[in-house]
Amino acid sequence: MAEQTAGLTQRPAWKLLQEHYEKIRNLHLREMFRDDPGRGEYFAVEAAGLYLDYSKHRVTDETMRLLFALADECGLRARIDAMFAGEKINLTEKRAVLHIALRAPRGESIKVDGEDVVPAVHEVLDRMADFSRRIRDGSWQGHTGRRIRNVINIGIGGSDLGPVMAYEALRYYSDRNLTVRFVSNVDGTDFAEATRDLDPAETLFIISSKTFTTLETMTNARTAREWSLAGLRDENAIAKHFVAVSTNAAEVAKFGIDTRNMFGFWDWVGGRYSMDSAIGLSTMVAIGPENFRAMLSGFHAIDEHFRTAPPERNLPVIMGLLSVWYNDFFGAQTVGVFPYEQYLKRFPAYLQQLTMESNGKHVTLDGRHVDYQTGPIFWGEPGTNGQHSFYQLIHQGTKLIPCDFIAFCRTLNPLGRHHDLLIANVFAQAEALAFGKTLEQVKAEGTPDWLAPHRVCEGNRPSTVILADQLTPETLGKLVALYEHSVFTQGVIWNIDSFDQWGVELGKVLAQKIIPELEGGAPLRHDSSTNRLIERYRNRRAAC
Ligand code: G6Q
Repeated sequence: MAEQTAGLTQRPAWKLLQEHYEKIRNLHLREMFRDDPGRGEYFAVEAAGLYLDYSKHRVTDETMRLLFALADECGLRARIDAMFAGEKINLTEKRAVLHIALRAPRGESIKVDGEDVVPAVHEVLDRMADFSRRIRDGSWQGHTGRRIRNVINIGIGGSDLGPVMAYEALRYYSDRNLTVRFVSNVDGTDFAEATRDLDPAETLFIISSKTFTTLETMTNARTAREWSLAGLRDENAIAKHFVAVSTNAAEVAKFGIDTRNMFGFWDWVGGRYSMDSAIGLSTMVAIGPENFRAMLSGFHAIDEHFRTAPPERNLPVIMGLLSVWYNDFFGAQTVGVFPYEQYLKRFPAYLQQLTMESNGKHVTLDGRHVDYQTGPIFWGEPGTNGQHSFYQLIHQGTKLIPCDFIAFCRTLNPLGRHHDLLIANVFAQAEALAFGKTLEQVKAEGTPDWLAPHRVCEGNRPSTVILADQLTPETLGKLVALYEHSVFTQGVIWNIDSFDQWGVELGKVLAQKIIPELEGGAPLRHDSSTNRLIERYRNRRAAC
């Protein structure tokens, strides 16, 4: 760890990268492909069925060599080993970081404080499987003896985004007789709209909260309780219509859920890394235990790849280092993620939490302010919709936005030409961004001089294409693990704690102070802006 305290910008590889950047910053992808026609094959790696083409990046052999040297100087190898060994690498929370244990096969051994955690993981998975089967085959009945037809997950942040993303991604594999919904926002509209057409006698709530104290989740859970009791009129009904996923048995019991209906996990699972834990219960109910286990095996395949592959063949390492390259040397502020797969429509939202909550940090592990940029802004939409809105800025705007395109060779819904058209578009976008269209080409098409500059696409916009065979539970696991470990790689280079989230605390604390001021009209002691906003809300609320 001592090595980690050396300033990143003082590292020899960093300095060499700076010099190298000055040399290649104006080199165009057109020239790179012209001088090295084979780079499309050379700058591509495949692992566990994921094909990663990074040839349309503004990198040369030398760039990659220096980036790998940087990873080496930052001790990436040792940090990977430390994570897999269950060391407490989440320093500010003094916790191990072991989402990789959630997908370790039965019989493997991963120890935290000397205790093998894998048996407990499988014990919970087995209980989840049993419960999921009972919901799916109708043997778990509601209080009035009716079958459960609706499952609502109540959770927020890491206890929501993974389950929603996975449910949407794997909807094709889900039991279509079940209605699965998600309530996260403390805005009552979320709950009202999720339940308005449902019958409490057929509805099961999964209250997902690691702490079981989160304001939004507990507010929604209490509303769910009232909603159920209003329909079922018997306190005993709660046992049949509420289960909990949490690490906090005491709070679960206090809420009134029988802890026999609680599925646990552990403090070494971070919220945004928890979709493979019991937090994935709604996913398992929707797609069934076998599909859920297939998803875990996909995660595990990439875990093993990340742990064992040399950096030059290591997909998450390559992706992570490319992100550092643009973020810190080209000054790119954002990364666009565009899945050309409708089922992955919530994948960018999921990645926003994974990447931005993990690497949105301004101090190093030893508490010093960084003198370089850390986590970029992630955003995205499924293709091809974005092409008809914001892609304009990526093609011709003044900002450099590295893009990740995700596509599949086979569709789950073959319909005429649709899939070929979809895939033609993703390949065309990557090509257009890289090579653009020169003034000469535009003029040669007969474009009048006055219009020609407007039609020029400069190109040299970098992108990655991730190509897999088909979206399956296993492939989804691989994709998520790919990004998890890419985020880890970046965090190691930036020497930050990718596993805490202190920044979300302040707003929560201030909201707790404002709640009684709104509800009880207490005297206001904020700044003039906040005071006036509170006053206006109080007055207008009364007036409406
Ligand atoms: C994720 C964060 C955060 C967390 C939510 C919900 O890494 O810790 O998004 O998941 O705040 O927390 P609970 O599960 O405790 O309700």
